[in-house]
Amino acid sequence: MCKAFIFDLDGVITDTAELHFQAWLRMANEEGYYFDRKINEQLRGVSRRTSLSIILAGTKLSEIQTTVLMARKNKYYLEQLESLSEKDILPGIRSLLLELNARGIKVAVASASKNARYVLYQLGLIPLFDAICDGWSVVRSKPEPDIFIYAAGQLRVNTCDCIVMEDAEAGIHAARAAGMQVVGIGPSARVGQADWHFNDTATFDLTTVLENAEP
Ligand code: B16
Ligand code: MG
Repeated sequence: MCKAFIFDLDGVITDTAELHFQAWLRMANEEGYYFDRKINEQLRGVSRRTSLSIILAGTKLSEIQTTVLMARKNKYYLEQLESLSEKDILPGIRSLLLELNARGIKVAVASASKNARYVLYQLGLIPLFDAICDGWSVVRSKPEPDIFIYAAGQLRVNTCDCIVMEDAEAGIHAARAAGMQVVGIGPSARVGQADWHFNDTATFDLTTVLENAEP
């Protein structure tokens, strides 16, 4: 029985992927690493550290060099987040959150991002969530199930009573490993492993999902 909805952030609530891309591109250009939109697709839903290692493509850096590059990329990303606002909430998401609140279904965010709380603040959505779980909440990030298990604990519901909304392959693996049902948002080549599939948030249909959720 669905007692909680757990939302990924980037790609489900707002499209910060483009802002991550611009920040990584600036850092990569400065450092002479090749980076393009195709490589950027591999960064969807994975941690900052894993993202950097994908961009480095085998180049080994010291821990200090790694930390410096991650910090610089994050500085560029934070500059971009300054202009984020309510207009950047993906279609249908605000009304979906209000509907879930009205039905008494708990809602949480489970994001790999250490900036998730700031992003939600900029979007004006913090009051609509019962729990905010982010890149600071657990050690192992998606595709490990930890962030979703942690979110269920914060909401005080069983993992089998949670439905996750995700846009990334890593997130879908993580949610399934946590024993949750998953709504995939995006092209089927990317989210085809999900229990339900919608091309975008605008076409998501809550009734369809609730009627077919496991009892
Ligand atoms: P940060 P999500 C993820 O957010 C992004 O999709 C991914 O591209 C990013 O590397 C990760 O957050 C970490 O973000 O650098 O802000 O800590 O999709 O899990 O909401
Ligand atoms: Mg995502």
